[in-house]
Amino acid sequence: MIRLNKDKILCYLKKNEGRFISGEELCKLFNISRTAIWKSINILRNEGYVIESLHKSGYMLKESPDILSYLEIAPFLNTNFIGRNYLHKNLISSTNDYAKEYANYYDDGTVIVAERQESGKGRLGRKWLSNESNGIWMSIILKPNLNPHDVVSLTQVAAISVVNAIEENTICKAGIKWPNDIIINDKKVCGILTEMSSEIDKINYIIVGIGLNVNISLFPDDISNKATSLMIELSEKIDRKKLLASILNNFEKFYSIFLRFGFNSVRDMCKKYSITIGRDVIIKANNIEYTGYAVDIDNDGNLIVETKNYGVKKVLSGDVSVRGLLGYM
Ligand code: BT5
Repeated sequence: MIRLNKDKILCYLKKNEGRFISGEELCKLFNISRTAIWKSINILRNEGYVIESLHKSGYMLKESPDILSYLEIAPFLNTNFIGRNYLHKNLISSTNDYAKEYANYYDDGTVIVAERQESGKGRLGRKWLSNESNGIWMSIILKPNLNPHDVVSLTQVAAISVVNAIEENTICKAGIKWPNDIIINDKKVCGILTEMSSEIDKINYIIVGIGLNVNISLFPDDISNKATSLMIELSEKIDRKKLLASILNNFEKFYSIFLRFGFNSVRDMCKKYSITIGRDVIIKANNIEYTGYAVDIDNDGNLIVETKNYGVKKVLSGDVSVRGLLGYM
């Protein structure tokens, strides 16, 4: 993973944070010239690292920038395969689109993270606000040996991973609005977009896109009444690096359980965090709209809704929109 001189130097400076490392030591260690070291230090400085240099003493790392590069999150990552192939982009149109374009070339578990997206996507052609470096905008490429039919519930596996990561890193109480929204205090903090390429009985790849509002302080008028961020909820800045690693750690754990034992093995957790069960809901699917009362999530991850006119309905995630009777929730 660590191939570039600048990354090797950065790793070493990080290991020795607070201590000067001489240019000579770096030269010997990595078998490169002083000029190469100096160039690498300049690249790192341009990336936002504060590196002090002192004649005769060498270089000391004083501060790391708030970026989600592999080297920044690796100390917190304890996965085997999720995120071990990791691409970090400064600006991209959409991590999901990028992942789809290159999915065939990348390993199972590859993660693409962008600091900013120009055209972040929601479901059904909707837009996802992510044009600043203040959230976690990422996609995970998966290549499981699953029946395409079982993939819809993967969104919920991602959702419980995000909720667990939020609980591990903050004091916020988050819930899941079935099937793909994470909610705090009745507002959306995270959305998940799962896309798939498959044949009738074989999956080529799945892209799980996660957009989590971390340090956004203000939303545009059109979504300010329904969107929130962790910073807004907590009135303090959150460490995106730890949080991102924690999402990936949780995702590998729950995804592995899901692959071995099926959706049923994570169903209880989905139900525990669900804020949809026990509420009146409006279901919109293929131009049909009906109201009902959400009672359960079944073994396949479908929402079970009791309706007045149509009896008990099984709502498949996918192209549906679930709304509370009294507005967004
Ligand atoms: C979603 O769609 O909630 C899925 C969002 C997935 C975003 C991630 S970011 C990384 C990856 N790459 C991508 O291009 N996408 C994924 P949906 O349920 O359709 O919700 C979209 C609606 O949420 C919009 O129509 C807005 O009303 C609202 N919205 C847009 N941006 C938001 C934000 N940052 N926070 C909260 N709500 C937002």
